[in-house]
This record gives sequence, C-alpha cells and structure tokens, in this order.
Amino acid sequence: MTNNQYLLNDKQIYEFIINGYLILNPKFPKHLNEKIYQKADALDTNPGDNILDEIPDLNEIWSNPKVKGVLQSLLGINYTMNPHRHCHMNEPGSVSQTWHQDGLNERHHEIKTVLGMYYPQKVTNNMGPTAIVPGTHFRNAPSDRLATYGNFKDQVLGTVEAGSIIFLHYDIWHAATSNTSDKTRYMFKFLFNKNSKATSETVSPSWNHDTSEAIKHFGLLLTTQVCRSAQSDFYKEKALREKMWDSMTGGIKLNVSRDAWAGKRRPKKNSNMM
Ligand SMILES: O=C(O)CCC(=O)C(=O)O
Ligand SMILES: [Fe+2]
Repeated sequence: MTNNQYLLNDKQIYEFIINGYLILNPKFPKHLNEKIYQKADALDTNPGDNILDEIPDLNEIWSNPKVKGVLQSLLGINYTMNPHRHCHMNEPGSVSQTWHQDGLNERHHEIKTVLGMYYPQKVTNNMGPTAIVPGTHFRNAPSDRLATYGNFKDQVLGTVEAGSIIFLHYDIWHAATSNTSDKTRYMFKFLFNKNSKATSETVSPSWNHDTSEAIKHFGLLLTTQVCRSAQSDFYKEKALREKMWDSMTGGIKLNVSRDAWAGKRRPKKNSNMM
C-alpha cells in the first residue's frame, strides 16, 4: 500500500501536466546511493534489462514510499514496472546525444508511461546531465527532424543532488549532454506503465485530490506558458492539458472560468474627462 502522505497534491499534478517532468529527492541513505554507484562502476559490461540482477539494491529505490507515491499519483494505484530498464553510463569525454523522445510519438494526451531516472551521484553541469525541454510532451515532432535541433531557449539541465529521481512523461524531448568531467555519470532509467485495464469510466484521481484546492490552482493550466511558446502552440497546449486532466480524473469538471480575460480590471477612468 502507498502511504497517502506521499501522494502528490492537485497543484503538483498540474505542474507535471504543464512541464512533463518533476524532480524528487527522497533523501535515500547516503550509503545506499554510494553502494549503487560503486556496483555500477565495477560492472564489466552493461547488463541492459538485467541490471536488477546485478544491482538488486535498486529495488530499494523503486519501493521507497515517496517514490511509489509519485508513481501512483501519476499512473494510478495499479501501475506496473516495465521489464525494460537501462543503466545509462555517461563516460568522461562523451558527446551530447541528439534530442529524442523515448515514447512512440503516438499522439495522445494521457500519461500511459512514466520514465524514472535515478542518479546515484550528484550531477553537475559538466558531468553530462540529462537535458529536458519542458512542455514538449505535447509536441509532435518527426524524430529525424528533432534530432537535428541544437539548443532550445528555456531548456533545462537536470543538475541534481545524489539520490535524485527525475520523473518524465514518456514523450518529452530530452537528451544526455556531454560529460567534460573526469567522472562517469550513472543514471538508471526505469519505465512504469499505467494499468492498461484502467478506462476513462473507471479512472479517478489517484493523488491527494481536493476539489477546492483543484479549483484554486486550475488557472495554472490556463495561464502557465512554458518555454515562451508561440501563441498558437500555447492555445493547443492549454487544450491538451485539460484533456490530460480529464483522462486522469475520469472527467471531473471543475466549476471554473476558462476565459482568461474575464474579471480583468479596466484602466481607471479619468473623472475630469468630458
Ligand atoms: O543518459 C541520459 O541522460 C539520457 C539517456 C537517454 O535519454 C536515452 O538513451 O534514451
Ligand atoms: Fe532517452
């Protein structure tokens, strides 16, 4: 069972819907992060999907109540761990990856799969952090074009403390960056799936949902502009955010105005004017 105290709240769900990622530092014991780092460093080959056999301590990461709380909030109580997982070894002297989505560019507006990227060591700017473009889980780009793009305005570098996890929507644009330090950067990527039996009829909020809180912060979905996107993209994004919210709540309608202009104060009238 997941402890309710570790579930996300409505505002945090909105933030994930808007940005397509969130960073958590569950504060694992220092020796756990160090043990995992050392075991990864001692590997002769990359075991691919068999990484849990080589480093069973990773089970402690994904069974931590705070980690489960995030996954349950995003994917529902019956989420499952996917058999595909990978230890990403970013070696000193590496070059940046090209931008890509791990997802299949399926054009939907749900959270079907979440990536959990766990970093056992602190990752600084020069150690090849994962770069992310916020909000791009709603952008469909042909993969071959996406791979030719350079830097994006407002891209984010996942520079994190040891033991942090970045949770990402499966479709978000991201890439490993070059490691110009003298230390290997390890990142363990695990995939988590929503239970495929969950339908829009059976789904309901799997986080700490509270209607009055949800109403209070709903404006975030309508007004937050990530990466200074173009107006038409922003309109499209707003509509898709609402669809994502509907797919996660089973269509809970909040009694809020979707008119961003309603209630805007007019400039004060000059009473001396004729
Ligand atoms: O190593 C990283 O930071 C990201 C790796 C990645 O996204 C991938 O190989 O799919
Ligand atoms: Fe990737």
